[in-house]
Amino acid sequence: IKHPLQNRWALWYFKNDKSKSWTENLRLISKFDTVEDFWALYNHIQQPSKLGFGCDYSLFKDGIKPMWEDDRNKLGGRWLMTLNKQQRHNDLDRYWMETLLCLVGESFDEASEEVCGAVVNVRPKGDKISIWTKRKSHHYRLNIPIKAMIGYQSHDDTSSKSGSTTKNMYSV
Ligand code: MGP
Repeated sequence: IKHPLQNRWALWYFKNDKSKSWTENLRLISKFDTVEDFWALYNHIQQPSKLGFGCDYSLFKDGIKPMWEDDRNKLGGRWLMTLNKQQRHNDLDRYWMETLLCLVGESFDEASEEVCGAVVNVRPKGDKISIWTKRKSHHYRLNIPIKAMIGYQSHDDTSSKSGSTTKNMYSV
């Protein structure tokens, strides 16, 4: 008998093909709802540091698409951690694994309800890890074990920005 998780999760992969739209480049890899199936999938796929530039992984609760437009994301935002270039080599894969474990292990106490999913973006200018939440609320805490500044950005601000930086509503 496998060990059930509290939620079923879907892992998505994004590969930046300039000839296609953003949505067309987003692919569902697979879904799982047990500890054993999580590790089977995790061990089977490339670590983020081995992905090409422009690629993403997203892990979201089953039924929530990893995009701003989804009903359960559109009023929310993300806690964003921006890594520097050295951290791809030193920290990225470990931070992503810790983020995944926090998600599937429901480590955010009562705030786990608020969590929609997490994204890792592999980018030349520096990689990003974010945790997306349902509402723009700071009345909860996410125990992310990191040594970096993180800020909370609303999807409204991110999707309507003109430059590359979105203002933080809160930072910790
Ligand atoms: P990105 O991949 O989140 O960040 O968004 P990147 O590549 O680091 O770029 P930067 O602008 O943060 O510096 C890149 C682009 O992908 C966005 O400007 C959108 O055009 C598109 N995009 C990203 N997301 C998360 C979405 C989404 O949820 N919905 C739609 N429609 N487009 C998105």
